[in-house]
Formats: sequence, structure tokens, C-alpha cells
Amino acid sequence: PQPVRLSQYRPPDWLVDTVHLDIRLHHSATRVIARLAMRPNPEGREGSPIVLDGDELVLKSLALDGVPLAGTSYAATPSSLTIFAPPQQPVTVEIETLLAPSANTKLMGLYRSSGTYCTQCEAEGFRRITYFPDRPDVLAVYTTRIEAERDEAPVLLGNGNKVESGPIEGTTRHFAIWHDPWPKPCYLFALVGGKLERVADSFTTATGKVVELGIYVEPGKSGRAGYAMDALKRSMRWDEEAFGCEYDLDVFNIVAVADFNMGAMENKGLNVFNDKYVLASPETATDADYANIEAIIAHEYFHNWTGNRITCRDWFQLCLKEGLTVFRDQEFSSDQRSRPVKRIADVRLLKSHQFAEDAGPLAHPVRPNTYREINNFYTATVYEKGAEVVRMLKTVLGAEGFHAGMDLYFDRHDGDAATVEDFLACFADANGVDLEQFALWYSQSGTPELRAETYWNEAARTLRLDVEQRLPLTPGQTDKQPMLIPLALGLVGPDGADLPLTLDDGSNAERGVLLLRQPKQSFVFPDLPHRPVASLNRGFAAPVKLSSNLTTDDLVFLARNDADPFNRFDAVQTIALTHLVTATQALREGEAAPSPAPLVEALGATLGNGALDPAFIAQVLALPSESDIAREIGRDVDPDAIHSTRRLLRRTLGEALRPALEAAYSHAAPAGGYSPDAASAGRRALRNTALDLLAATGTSADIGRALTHFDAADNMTDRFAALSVLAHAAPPDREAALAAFYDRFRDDPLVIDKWFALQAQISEPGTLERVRALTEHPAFAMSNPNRVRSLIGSFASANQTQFNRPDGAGYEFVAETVLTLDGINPQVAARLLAAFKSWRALEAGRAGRAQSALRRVAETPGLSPDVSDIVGRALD
Ligand code: BAL
Ligand code: ZN
Repeated sequence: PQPVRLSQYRPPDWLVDTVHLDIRLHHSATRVIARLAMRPNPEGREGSPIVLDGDELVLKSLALDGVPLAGTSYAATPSSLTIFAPPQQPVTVEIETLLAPSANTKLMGLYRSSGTYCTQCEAEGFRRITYFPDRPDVLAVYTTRIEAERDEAPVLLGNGNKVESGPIEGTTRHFAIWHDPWPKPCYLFALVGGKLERVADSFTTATGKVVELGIYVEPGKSGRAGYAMDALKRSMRWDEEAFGCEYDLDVFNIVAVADFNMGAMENKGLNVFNDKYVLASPETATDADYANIEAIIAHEYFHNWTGNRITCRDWFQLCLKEGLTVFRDQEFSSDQRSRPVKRIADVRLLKSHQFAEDAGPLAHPVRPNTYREINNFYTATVYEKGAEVVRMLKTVLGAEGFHAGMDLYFDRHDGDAATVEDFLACFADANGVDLEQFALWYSQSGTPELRAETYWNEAARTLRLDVEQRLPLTPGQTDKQPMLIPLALGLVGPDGADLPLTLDDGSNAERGVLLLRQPKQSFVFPDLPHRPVASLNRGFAAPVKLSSNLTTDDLVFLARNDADPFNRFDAVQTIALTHLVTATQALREGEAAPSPAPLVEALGATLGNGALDPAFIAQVLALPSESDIAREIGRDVDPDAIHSTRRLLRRTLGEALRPALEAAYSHAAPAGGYSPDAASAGRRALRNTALDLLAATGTSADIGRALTHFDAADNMTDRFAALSVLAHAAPPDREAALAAFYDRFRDDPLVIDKWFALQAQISEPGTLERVRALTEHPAFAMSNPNRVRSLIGSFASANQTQFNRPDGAGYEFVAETVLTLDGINPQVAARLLAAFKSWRALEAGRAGRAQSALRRVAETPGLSPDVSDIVGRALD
């Protein structure tokens, strides 16, 4: 397909005011009758035909203002419907299409998941249901009549409020009519029909309206939906308190389905979820699963205002709803749990996914300006970097200024399809500031590199801070402008207390933030009583790659003393990363490894500090990942050398910190039965991290501890943590533990996903054969995205040594799978192929083999637009 360009945006020629849908569900022949009340858009081109989008549609009939249209007055193909020379006045278009939901393996439009009829319309799935101007700036009021066999689909759900339902006399069928009073784009349309169990509750809004809440799951699973319901009610309350956003319908329903391309979808009043992000019980879900459920339930709910009430003008503005809503869900989780630990987890994710994306051929701006396939832009850059940009806006403006901007945004744009410019204008207007330079965060791709150097003048008692920003070149962008970067910092005195941030012109770094605007800037802090240590980019306020001239001693000092918990964590990570990079190079060059003593000291101090939150200590103990190390090395990467180095360091740390780790393991167990709360989860995290580092030493006593932990576990967090230790550290015990785990959970697909994922991550040459064999396992299905992501996605994205096997067999396997999958579900296939995003950074042999595998994909005829787009950009 031709690229779509932001610069070519034109308003729609025709608008739709109301949509009446009559959908008669049948697995192979669903009839859809759509009645669209349309009118010419005064802002569109005069005299335009009516052009509607379609995708694999079969047109059965077409009428204009009640009169069937003659074949000469329209043209229909599976992908478009054009009505020539319509009267330039309000008209009613009636369209009948025929769908086969059971044959829909793309999981876009109307499909079936384990017998349940459900829909996914974002981004461009509605056009697979009926012909429609499928673009987010066409907002209409929808009424949906759904009809089905009573036995097959006793539950019928739609957007908005239910207005009528009942049997169809004299038949085995029944119907329900749903009406959504809020105008919405068609990507927010949804319907569900199936045999589902309901968990019911209610919520009273700030103004006293009672909202009926329902979570629908497969029969027998309602016992696992309680946590999701609790998270939903907390989200609804939080959005009222934190953002003044109140719910606006009588009903809010969530449906969990087993086959879903994304995590979840924010359809108005009817969220559809991947069941992985709804279902949880202590026996089957880990603490991380619980935290994800809480975050995603909140995220989809928060879209009701940021996404639904205010939507996007076009898909280039995707970050307008996604970045903002991720920011909002991160804030929610921070308020519900530990803010520093949440920030650390978010930054880990940002670096591993977004920084990696930004550093390779798939880099793109937070707001892209061109795309070939919009499905490929639901990325870490749009979501996670998009959230960081909103966070920076808050850092730049302060909490009050930020909320003034948000209030104005809700007031000014409620009911609109808005743009990033509209959003920024609200913050500029509410605060009387110019955000032109800040806006570059939306248009310039790549992770800015910040070099900060501090110089202490003992005689003058001044500290000079020199900062230089560098914007790396990225695909399609060779001329970069300096960014507005908020640098949050502290000057830590010898006793650990922060010194004043007064500059030599008498001004203060407001709220501890310096605003960098130029390629190079210098700041002087005068009259300091002692040489401070600069704590830079506190809270990771700016999503940049920072390097500095802080010494290892400075970092060890910050690890012990910094008042900013993120930077305490980050100081240790920096020591660890520097060690791992240096040691990897030393290994490749046959030189002696550097001493791990400073890292041991910093970790020892953290482990021994009883005042710290166990969840925080666990984060500090978790070393940078193999891909973090690869990204830091940046070129000529040898994944085997990285793996060996990291493995050796883990062993060294396990030995050096043994008494403290054993104490942490013994003392950290939460008392009483399992509870998913953050404090209990933190204690388990510390205990399981200690178990893992001790097992890295390989002694039989340490492996024995893991075996006991596995057998004695009364919850999935502990059981799976022990299984992971055994899978990676103890090959002889691995198979028995994996078999026991499988036997226990064989009937539970979401748990078997964990079993698939773990095996795919084993860093041994046999893993590829194991993964190939598992694709034949009865529990595996290429048609289910969760299974594919667990087994093959984990292999490609989380097994650096085996995906990047020197013989290229890992690449060939993933490429083969992508081609098979492309015929079934192109979105999932394209996502899998994106695992090649860092191939150019590899050493020449591997890079050549990765390139050959990509070329083979590129040369295959009949690729989907999704895969063709990714492979094209990866090779560019
Ligand atoms: N809008 C797609 C799913 C999500 O980001 O909420
Ligand atoms: Zn979202």
C-alpha cells in the first residue's frame, strides 16, 4: 500500500450523525444491516461522492434514502464502496453485508473466540463489519440491535446502555438493543455474544449516579475475576479524585476472551480484554500478573475520557490518547503501590523496549508523520515514550500548571477528535508559556544523549555543571534540533542531605529542575559548603541516555545516600552496567575482568539497609538484562559473550553476598496466606531474587533450596520463581520440575503460557529444538496470539543467545514462523518480526545471517501489509 502522510490530512467529505446496526449472529453467515444517516461536511470538498472503506466485505444490498441503488450508481469492491453523485444533502445509506466470524483468523472485525462472538475495531476493524468512513474524526451516535440463537449466545452486549431485549417469538432466537448516547468514532464500536458468566457489582460516582458493573468470563472462571473488579472500582474512584473524570453511562462492562491481538480494548462502555489481563487467582497468577491486571483495567477505563470523550483526529495522533493514558495508569499504580518501585519498573520497560526501538531501524517519532500500516504503530515509542513526554510536561510546568492544562483540555475538547497541537495549546494557554521547542519531543525520533560533567573548584567553593545534548540520527531524520530537556537534579552533601540549588545569577533551579534548551550549557552553583555529588536526572524525569564524569566512588556514595530513590537504584545499575560492558569486552579480548568490588559494596549496603522497602531492594538486586548490556555496547554485539559475563557476575554476587542473601531469603517471607498487595508482593520479590542469586552459585544446597521452594509454594509467584531458577540454573532438576508443573496446570492455558515462555528462554543450544517440538504440543495453537507470544515471542525477544545463534538457525525459525503466521494473523506475525529490530548492532556474522533471514521474508510473494512494512523498514 501507499504510505499515508500526516501532511496530507483532509477533513472527511461526508459525516455520519447516527448509525443503526442490525446484526444477526451466525458463525458462518452473520448478516449486518447498517443504516447510516450521513450529510456533506461543510469543511469537506463540495460535490464529493460518498466513499466508504471496506476490508474483505461482501455486499448483499445497498439503498439510498430507502431506494435500492442501480448498479451504475455505485461501485463496490471488498475494500471500498463508492456512491457516485449523491444528492448534496442529508441522506440515509442502508448497507447489507455478510460475514463469516468463524473464518476470521485475523481477529479484527467480528470473530469468534472459544465460541464467543466478539469484535475488535481499532484501528481499522470496523470496515470488516460494514462499509463505513473508517477514520477517527467521523463521530456518530450508535444504536445496535444484536440477534442470536438463545442457546449459543444467551448474553448479548453492546456499547452504551441496554434499551430493550427479549425473545423473538416463534423462534429459538433472541435479541438485545443497545444505545450509546455519546458520539464516537467507529473504532470504539463493540459487540459480544456468547455463553458467559457474569460477576456483578456497582459503583456510585462522585455525583451519586449508580453504575452497574459487569465482568463477563468463560463459564467456570468467575472466581478469578474478583481482583479485576476491585481494580475497576479503584480506578473509577481515582479518576474522579486525580483528574475530575466521572463515568458517563449507566453500565460499564468488561468481557474477557481467550483470543485477542492486544492486551485489551477501550470500546465505549464495553471493554473487551485478553483474558490474561482479567483472570487471576493466587494459584494461577503471579504478583506481576496482578499488577498488570490492575494497570490495564485502569488504562482501559481511563480511556473513557482520554481517548473516547476526546478522541484522535487521525491515527498519527495515536499518542494523544495512548501516551496520555499510559501516563495516567502509571500514576494510578504509583498511588496504589510504591511510587519509586513503580517508576523503576516503568523505566526498566522503557529502556528495554523503547530505547531499543529508538536505537534501530524501526525508530519513529512519538507522533509519526507517515505510515504504511497503522497496526505497526502500537509501539513502545507511541505508548511508553508518549507517556514520558506527558510526564515531562508535568515536570516542566509543575503539578498545578499541568492540571490547569489538563482541565482546559477536558473543557475545550470534550466531544472532539483532537490533535497533539490541540493538547499542547491547552498547556501553553493555561500557563502562559511557549511549548514550541517542547513539541520536538513528538516529532524527533531517537533517544537524546546527555553528557553531564561536574567540576568542583575547591578554592572558589563552586560547582560547575556542563551539559551537552546530542540527538542521534534516526531513519528519515538527519537534521535534528536541540530539545527542551528538563534535567531534575540534586546536589548531595557529604552527610547525604541535599544542598541548595542556587545558581550564580541568584536564581534557583525551580522545583529542582534545570531546563536545557541548547546543545551545550553550563551552570555554576556558588557558595557551597562542601563538594557535593550531583544526582542527575532524578526520577528519570527525562527519557534520555545520560553519561557523566561521576566516579565509581560517587556512584557508591549515591547508592547509599541519595534522597531520590530512583537514583539510588540507578547508581547501582550504572556501576553494574559499566562492569558488565567492560567485562564483556575483556572476555572477548582475552583480558582480565574488572573487579566487581564496588558493585558488591553497593549491593551489600542496599541489602543490609533494613529501612528500605523489600520491593526496592529486589529491583536494585536485579542486574541489567542481556539486551540492556547489548544496547549499551551498541555495535559489534556478541550475545554469547554478554551471557557468559552476566552469568559469571551473578555467580560472583551470589557467593560474595551469601550471608545477606540467605538472611533476606529467611526473613522476607510474608506472614499469613497469599495477598497480592504491594507490600506482600515486595517481600516475595526480595525472597525470590535472593533464591535466584544464591542458586546462581550452583551448589547443591542452593539448588535444593529452590526445589523445596517449588514444592512448598502455595502461590504461583513462588512456584514460578522457583521453576525459573531450576530451568536456568539446574538442568538436571529442570525436566522433572517442568513436568510436575505441566501436570498440575495442564488444563489452564494461561499457566501453560508461562510454561511455554520459560522453556523458550533457556539459554542453551537445545532450546531451538525444544521450541520447535513445543509448536507441536497439543496446548499450542498458531491461531491464538497468547500461545504464539509465549512460546515464539519469548524465544525471539527474551532469549538473546538462542535467537541470535551464530549459525542463524534462530533467525530462520522465527522468519519461517512469521511467514506461516502471516496467512493466519498478520498483526501478530508483524509483531513477532519486530524482534529483529536490533539486528544491525550485532557482530558481522550474526548480522549477515539476520539480514539473509529478513531478505527471505521480504522476497516472499503475497506478504500482508503488516509484515511487508516491518521487513521493509528493518532492511532499509
Ligand atoms: N487502544 C488499544 C488498546 C489500548 O491501548 O488500550
Ligand atoms: Zn490504550
